[in-house]
Amino acid sequence: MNEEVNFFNKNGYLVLEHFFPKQAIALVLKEAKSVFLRQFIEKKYIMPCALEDLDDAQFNNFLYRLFEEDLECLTNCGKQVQHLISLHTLSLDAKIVDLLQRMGLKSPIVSTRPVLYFNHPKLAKQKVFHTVDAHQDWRSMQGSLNAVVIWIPLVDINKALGALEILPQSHLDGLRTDHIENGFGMVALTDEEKENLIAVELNAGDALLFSSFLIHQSGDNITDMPRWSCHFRYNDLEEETFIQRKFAHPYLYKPMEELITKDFPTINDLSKIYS
Ligand SMILES: O=C(O)CCC(=O)C(=O)O
Repeated sequence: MNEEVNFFNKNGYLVLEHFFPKQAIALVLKEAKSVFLRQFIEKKYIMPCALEDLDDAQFNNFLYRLFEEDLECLTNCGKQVQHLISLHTLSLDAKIVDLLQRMGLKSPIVSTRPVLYFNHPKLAKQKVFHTVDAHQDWRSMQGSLNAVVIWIPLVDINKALGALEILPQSHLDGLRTDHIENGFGMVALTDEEKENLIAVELNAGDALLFSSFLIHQSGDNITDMPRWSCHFRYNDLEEETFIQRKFAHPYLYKPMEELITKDFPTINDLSKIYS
């Protein structure tokens, strides 16, 4: 076994510096921001001709304004960014598959759809929507015992921006979750464990791999900027207990029943598309 695998097995995590080309990460961030930008234009926060001069601070102010003025629109943008082609492409990158196999997942398979976070207290009505306390991902995934998470910053993330905090070696203590909060399997930490948490500062292009049993939590974002990150989760189809447990899968994915936009579309709306 090589050093990386030994370190991962012992500590439950692995930091991979410069894992992705910066352009691949920048593309995901750009596509995510462009989802919101279309609504900023629709709402006349900004004219299309002024887009080139829009800086990060102005973008963030528009984002916070959208949260205050039209939560449904902000939420729907947040849903759309989960479906970006660049995000899904990144989650299936050959480098990831190779890494998973090196870490012992013989037949890796996507556990849950990729998620993209843009966390800031100004973008959430409840704490759990911007800062998640100590939890283990396995409780929500319930997949193979060697399931892993790959946590990827889309911007440089230091402590002030809320670097993810992990508890090394906690994957060896098994499932410690005592209740579920918004889908997260929460863990009560001892005072000693709280002191042993380490904040993993990462730059765009880096990746953090960790066991789905590793206890981790969000750091506090004390800046004016959202913390952009994406998180991928994988199971192993070859892991014995996963096979025995009939490939348990706890996620539900289904459409709501009501028509969101009443009396839409008309024949006229459609004819504009197909003319
Ligand atoms: O990124 C975060 O701050 C929390 C998210 C997380 O830990 C998770 O998705 O499991």
